[in-house]
Amino acid sequence: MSMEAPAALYVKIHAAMSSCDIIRGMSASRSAHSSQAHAFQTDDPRLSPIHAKVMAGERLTADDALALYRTGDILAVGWMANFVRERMHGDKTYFNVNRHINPTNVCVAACRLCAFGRKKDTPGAYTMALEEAFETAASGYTEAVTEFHIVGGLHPDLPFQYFLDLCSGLKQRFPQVHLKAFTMVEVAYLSKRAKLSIRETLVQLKASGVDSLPGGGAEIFADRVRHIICDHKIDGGEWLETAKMAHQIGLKSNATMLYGHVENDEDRVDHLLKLRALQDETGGFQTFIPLAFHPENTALQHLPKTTGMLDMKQIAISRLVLDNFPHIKSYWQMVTAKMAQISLRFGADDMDGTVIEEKIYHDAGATTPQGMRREELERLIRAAGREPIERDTLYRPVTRTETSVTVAV
Ligand code: V47
Repeated sequence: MSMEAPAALYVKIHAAMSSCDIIRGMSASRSAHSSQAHAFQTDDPRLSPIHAKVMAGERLTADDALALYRTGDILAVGWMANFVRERMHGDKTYFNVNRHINPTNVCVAACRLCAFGRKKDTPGAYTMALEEAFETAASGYTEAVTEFHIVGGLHPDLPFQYFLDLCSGLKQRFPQVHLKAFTMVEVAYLSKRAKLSIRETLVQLKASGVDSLPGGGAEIFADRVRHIICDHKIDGGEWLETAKMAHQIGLKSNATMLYGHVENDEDRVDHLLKLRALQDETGGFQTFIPLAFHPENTALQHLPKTTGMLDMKQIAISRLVLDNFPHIKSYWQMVTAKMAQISLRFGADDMDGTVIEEKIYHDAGATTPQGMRREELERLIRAAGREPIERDTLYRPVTRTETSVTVAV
């Protein structure tokens, strides 16, 4: 696990938070590259050569990434990540109006990391009939949703046709809504059940209405860790191969990393570098989302929760190492809205969305609300001195009037 901050650094964090308070009062139209206004400082000599590379736009190595995990100088790491974030996006901070749909929690995998999945016919297990899924999609906030985020368990009996009908039915009823559906793990499982190649499975899903894929199921690619936290899932190589295939047939995807359980710094670096290498090849990833492990109600509930220090460091290191990923998302459901706000100064440029009815984290003890209104997300972003931009799933700006929603193409 990473080194945690000594007391002196706690004071530094407080200093950083009060500088956020000062920034809060500043105009949202501050010029880009505003970190240049504050000199880079560090008491860790390992960070100076990394700082030089960051300023020169050079790629960081595995050793650099390890040094970033091992330093206690989180403010220096945050400064560099913020510099890169502002070089790429200025103050722009993206969010969307989305709704989660989890058609079933029945899952054959029984991952130790998960509190959501249930075995078939056990208490709490559910599977939505198609009509029920369509009703769920329609319910919630009245404001127009631009994305359905659809993920679920690996159901042993649901036929592939159910998923095709789910997507085509949603498209028919909500033609303007982007379907970000099925993790690489679900795609691989469906391909096995349907006895189709991964490519053919993806082609059929795309034809039924899937527009892109979410980033889940990546966890940590290292076998040693995967055997402990998600033994029955596809391995890291298969996850990457499935993502590659999706990108090759023209589907964009996201990528995640689950951290804060039994992995070490080397495992995290290995995960990030594998994603960076695939992105060099395909350019198909849009956003990287580090996911903090929530142990409650899982088979790993003896593990402690992640700390704020690790959450911020993980966001910052992701921004610095994944130089070819356009976006780094701070998922407010996972780190809380308050920490997500601070992360907008530690490398993140995206806060995910309104979500509406999050289940996976809440089954694992998350105490955040299960959804948030658009106005509240905008308020949080502005209060961090950033400029909120409502986007669609492909990062095109969305304009709203009282009566219409327009996506710039
Ligand atoms: O794959 C499961 C993780 C993921 C737990 O692509 C857990 O835009 C913490 O992938 N504690 C699903 N994490 C969520 C996900 C996601 C979320 C938001 C946006 C996007 C996107 C993707 O949640 C799973 C797994 O890695 N997870 N259980 C748990 N106890």
